[in-house]
Amino acid sequence: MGERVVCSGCGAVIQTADKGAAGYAPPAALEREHVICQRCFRLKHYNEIEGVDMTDDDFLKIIHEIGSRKALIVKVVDIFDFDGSWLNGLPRFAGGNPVLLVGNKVDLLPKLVNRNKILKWMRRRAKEFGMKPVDAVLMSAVSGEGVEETAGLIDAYRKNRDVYIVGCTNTGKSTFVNKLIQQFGEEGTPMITTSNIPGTTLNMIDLPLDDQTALYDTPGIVNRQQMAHLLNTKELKVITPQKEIKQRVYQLQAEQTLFFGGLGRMDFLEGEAQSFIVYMSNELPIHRTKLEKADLLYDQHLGGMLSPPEEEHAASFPPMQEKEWKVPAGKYDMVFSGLGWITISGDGAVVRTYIPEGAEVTIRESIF
Ligand SMILES: Nc1nc2c(ncn2[C@@H]2O[C@H](COP(=O)(O)OP(=O)(O)OP(=O)(O)O)[C@@H](O)[C@H]2O)c(=O)[nH]1
Ligand SMILES: [Mg+2]
Repeated sequence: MGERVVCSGCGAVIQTADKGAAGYAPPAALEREHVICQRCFRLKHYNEIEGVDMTDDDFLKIIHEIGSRKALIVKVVDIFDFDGSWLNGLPRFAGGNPVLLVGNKVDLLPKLVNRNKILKWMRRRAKEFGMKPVDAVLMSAVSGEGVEETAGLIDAYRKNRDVYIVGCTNTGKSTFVNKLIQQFGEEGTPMITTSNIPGTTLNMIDLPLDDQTALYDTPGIVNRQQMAHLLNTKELKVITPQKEIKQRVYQLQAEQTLFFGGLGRMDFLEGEAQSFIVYMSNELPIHRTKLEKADLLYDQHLGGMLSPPEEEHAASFPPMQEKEWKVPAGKYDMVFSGLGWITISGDGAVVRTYIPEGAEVTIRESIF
């Protein structure tokens, strides 16, 4: 064979020797025009992930090459999990290259939400994180909203340089590149593998733009704080919103508690009765209870009524970490990383939040 063949789904170099390693394909698969590895095949057809022996550092190494090349960097962030998918190290490995900031998954936000307000908020947050993008744009790689605009910006800012699509795992980089292939690519170009499991793309995948330059899909950088790392595929499916999020409004009195499956909890400790608006996956069950009953409920029903996690996962699930907050007067979001957020717009309130160790709760001025 001699020639290096890469999997058109994940970018891994195809090999036929080691079933447990990245890029394994049975020898017969090599005869096809576009080869995909066994892992991509299974992901695509059964949404089953096979572990590979690649570490977070391996992914970082691949990305680090970019700094030494002249290119436009397209940084994709999941606006539904903005801070959780931000990645602080980007300026370091972008080198001096310009960065276009893309807020993906805008289809999840309620339709009535003003897009300009979200865009402004995204720019401000980028600035707070110390990044100066050449431009910022919102899109949905799934619905197609904003994709053409994004493609136009890429074309304008790349000035005949290569383009690298980078970001945290699961932000929708490959879904976006597939959309570009569908809209602008050559017929017959194979689709890249996408999934709701972090770490789907394993190596750079290049798509030629012209004779000299290419656009590269890249492996996502792993943020171990992401809730996704604590969950199995079935659980992930529940917390990952598939379509526009319906706000769920709870009018609560002090000493009432909300459970978000068994993955998050909020106690309303003190304050006037007020409404709490929850923006989380429509599939995630929410339970309201009295504060005095909440601990017992959790101990007895984690994995049952309070699910995800699934029953067989409940015993080994990391314990909840709690934190108390005095929410300022005004409109604030309590963000449960990976799950969504709760908007509190009252006259101040004291709340206690819970999230499994490893994930995080933060507070921000309401983005809506
Ligand atoms: N609702 C919604 N979901 C999206 C969008 N774009 C991607 N997704 C979903 O997000 C998940 C991750 O998508 P991928 O394209 O595999 O993400 P990635 O950034 O390439 O991930 P890695 O390869 O692991 O770095 C999949 O379940 C996609 O269907 C979007 O615009 N809206
Ligand atoms: Mg990918």
